[in-house]
Amino acid sequence: MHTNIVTCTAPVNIAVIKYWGKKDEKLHIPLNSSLSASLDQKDLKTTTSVVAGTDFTEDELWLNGKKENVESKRIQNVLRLIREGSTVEWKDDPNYKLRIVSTNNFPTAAGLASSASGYCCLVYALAQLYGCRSDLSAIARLGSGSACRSMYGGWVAWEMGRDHESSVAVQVADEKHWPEVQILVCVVSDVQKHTSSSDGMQQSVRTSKLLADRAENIVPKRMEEMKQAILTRDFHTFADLTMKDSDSFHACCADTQPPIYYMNNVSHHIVSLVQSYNKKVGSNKVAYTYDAGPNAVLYIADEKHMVEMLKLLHIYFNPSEGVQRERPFFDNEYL
Ligand code: 2P0
Repeated sequence: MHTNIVTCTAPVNIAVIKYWGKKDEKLHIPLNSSLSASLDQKDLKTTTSVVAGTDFTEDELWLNGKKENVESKRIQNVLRLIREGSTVEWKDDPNYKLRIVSTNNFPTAAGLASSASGYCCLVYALAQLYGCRSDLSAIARLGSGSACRSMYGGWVAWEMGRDHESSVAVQVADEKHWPEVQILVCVVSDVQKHTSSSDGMQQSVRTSKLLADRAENIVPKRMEEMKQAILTRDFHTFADLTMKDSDSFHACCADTQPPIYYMNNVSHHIVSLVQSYNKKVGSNKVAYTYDAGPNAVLYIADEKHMVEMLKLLHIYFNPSEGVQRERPFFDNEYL
């Protein structure tokens, strides 16, 4: 028997300029560029081991202990490109079969998209196994669009590009650039989302004029402003742009036919809490952002404001008290 084994980890990323809509469904070329931060791998990550050996009878893929379909189009596209860029002599030898085993260290209940860290990790591990020297973010993009951004740590832009080679992730600033910033994931609901991102964005591209306007007239300028805010560590502007972009993405979902609503009442209450808090402290110290689900991700300026936010969230959204308090957030003793 001849075996080769590689194990890698990859981070979850949370976009502050959202990707929503494809210009090219086959190549996963997006309608607009996007930008995210990769989370610390101490907290949330995917770990993937890949083994190629002559002792297996068929390729197998295991996700969180469950056998999955290795023949899926996305997996096969990734494998084809890895083999094309491979330098090992056994790359096309049919006697070599693959075993892929992948786990997330965060519960599915967290409602976080695992496709980004999952496909990123798969591509990186396979590339080490096969000695592939291609741009790995472009290959991860074919697994899942947002996966290309997990290929780097810190602040990462996915430049939309025109074709397979130019639609890649680029690091804007590394993980040491802005260490004060904290990220808080607030699990509002662990129920699986009703409309998948891939289906939702297809519906939006077909029916929402607002989405076309966003991609063409709003995001290009916002991308540049966001990069500047990050590079100059201007949290107030960063937070302003982050919240506007989350609102704009969800407005496009609401403008889709039939409308898609990912946020729920609790999500909207958290928006109000963040706005009240920023008003009270006199500048933006917290930014909310929501993906294709009701869970809030809060970007927070520093530890002091993180502690204050945690206290407020504990008062208003304490699960042991059942529903959140109905009192308006403005004008009360806590703020
Ligand atoms: C993002 N989302 O930028 C946005 C915000 C969801 C809302 O990237 O079809 O799972 O695999 O390319 O990458 C979700 O989209 O979709 C996503 P595919 P993906 O993070």
